[in-house]
Amino acid sequence: MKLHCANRVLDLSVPHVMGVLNTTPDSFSDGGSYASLDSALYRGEQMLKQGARIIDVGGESTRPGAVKIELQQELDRVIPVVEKIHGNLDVCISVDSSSPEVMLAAQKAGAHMINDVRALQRDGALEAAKKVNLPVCLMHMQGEPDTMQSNPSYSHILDDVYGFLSERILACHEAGIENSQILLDPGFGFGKSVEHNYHLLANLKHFESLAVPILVGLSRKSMIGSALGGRPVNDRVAGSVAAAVVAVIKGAHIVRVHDF
Ligand code: 9MG
Repeated sequence: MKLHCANRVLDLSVPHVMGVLNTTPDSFSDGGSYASLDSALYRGEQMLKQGARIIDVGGESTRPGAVKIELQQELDRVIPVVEKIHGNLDVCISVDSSSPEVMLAAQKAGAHMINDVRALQRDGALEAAKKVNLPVCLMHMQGEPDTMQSNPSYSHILDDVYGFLSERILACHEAGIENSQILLDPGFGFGKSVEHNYHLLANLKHFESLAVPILVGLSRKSMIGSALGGRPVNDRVAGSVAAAVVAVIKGAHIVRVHDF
């Protein structure tokens, strides 16, 4: 399976690592330390040298409890970083955004892929994704980041997530976005209990029948902390690596990670 990302091709017959580059001051894992362009570039370069094939640039924190930000703030954080990386590094750039305006500006700035935790549900997002003509990752989330962990509940987690992702694939098809440009993500930690998350991980192969590549983000998440007796976020590297390996064994094509 090959993923065509603008002028790049990712061969998905082998797994790939997507490195996280947050530009948010309240980011749960990077704490805004890559806020300046030079340090963002430096971090991107480090991740590239350490094996990342994709760098995911995000300006909105989606950690549990995070509040929404203004569009202009997101554009100001993300677009200069995309331009800087595009001009300096030989790497595939993903933009972590749900805003159509950010998707359009990011494509002009050199982005190769869209990563939308809201699965193109915002007004104008489907049209923007069609227009930029880049692969898009559709992620499942129950609720919104500010409240999603308050009481996540499902009648059947696997069926519910599968049903949602199938519907979003259909919405993409209706908007003219083909399977060859779609990736799916069950959204670990996004409106899910620890039990929900591990049930999804154990059954990741269930999503193979949707016939598009699978991307997962498990790195540093609370489900890892729980399995490690409540370790803090910066002390979850081994658990994150173990979870990423399990995900790949169970069919994930791309793993989104913080640590190399
Ligand atoms: C932006 N972001 C944070 N966590 C994520 C995850 O698990 N998957 C994807 N696709 N994006 C994520």
